[in-house]
Amino acid sequence: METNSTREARSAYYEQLAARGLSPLWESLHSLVPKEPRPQAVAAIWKYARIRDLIMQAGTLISAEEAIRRVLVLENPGLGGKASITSTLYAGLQLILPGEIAPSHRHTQSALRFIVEGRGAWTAVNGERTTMHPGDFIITPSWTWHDHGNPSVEEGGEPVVWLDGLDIPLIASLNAGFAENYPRATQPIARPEGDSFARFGHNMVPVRHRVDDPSSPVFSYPYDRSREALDILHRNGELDEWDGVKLRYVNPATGGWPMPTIATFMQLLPAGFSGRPYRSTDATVYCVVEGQGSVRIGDTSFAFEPHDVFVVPAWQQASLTASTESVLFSYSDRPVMSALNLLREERQ
Ligand code: GTQ
Repeated sequence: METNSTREARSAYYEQLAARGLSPLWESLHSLVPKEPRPQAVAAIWKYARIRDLIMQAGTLISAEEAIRRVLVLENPGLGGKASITSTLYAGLQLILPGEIAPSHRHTQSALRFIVEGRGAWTAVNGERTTMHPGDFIITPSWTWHDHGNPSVEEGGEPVVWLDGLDIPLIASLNAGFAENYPRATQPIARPEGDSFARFGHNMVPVRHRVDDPSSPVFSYPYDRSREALDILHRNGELDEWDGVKLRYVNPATGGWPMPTIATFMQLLPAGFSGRPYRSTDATVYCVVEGQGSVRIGDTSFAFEPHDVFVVPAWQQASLTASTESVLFSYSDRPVMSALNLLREERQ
């Protein structure tokens, strides 16, 4: 039992410990070795209708050139000041206006873009450009040069907003961040648009292709293809009681994830769907593409509609319902959890 005198004696002792770079394990054992995950991240939603004006306002206050990346970071309220949406993942909404270029650079962080609104802007990765449409999922794997641009108004350009998903907090915790700028704003174009999709996007790969890179050689996954797959499966009667109709994106050369640290998914919830609760050790960020519904995360419920972004922290129970047919894109740190044999799931 801790009496006043033992408390004082211990506290004096702890001060001596601290002065010599030591600390008593018994004071922190429970939080160091918790019974189950207790993430600092909390369930949260960013309603697009409440933030869209601020995203557009950024376009009047700073150019893409000056900002390098004109992005509003979605900061988890439980992780204030850490530019993180979960303890391993980052999310931001990036705006690129007609005629702008976000200059070329590369970094060890893996990045995904999920197109929220607007069409016609492009991202260049490894010498090839891809044009963005709402719902497209585009990757810029670790250490690949990437620049983004948008045609001028005269050429039909319009403001484009996309969700950036990166493994920034994970790479920071591993102290593995390297970055450099390309000497020019845009990288040279080496192949016509669609080249990598022709090589790798049709259940075929070049005859002598050898896998020397864990990231996908396809860097753009168009929405119409993913949407059609979900639609066909739904019409065929596929329906999981927890997920609705859910597919994961794949690296076609390996069958693995598109990038080694970030998993991505797309799912369809039919109108009237009421999903059963699940939890998992991979914390997941969702972006609503179509439909209205709600998500229950622990004791909290959020109504969602298109363009909203919400986050389900690790090991928190979540269930999805849809009042109208809904399509959700999501990304998580599942590849990391799997690789380290830390993936646990509970479907109730
Ligand atoms: O587009 O390269 O939201 O490097 C954060 C860091 C986007 C990007 C972000 C980045 C980028």
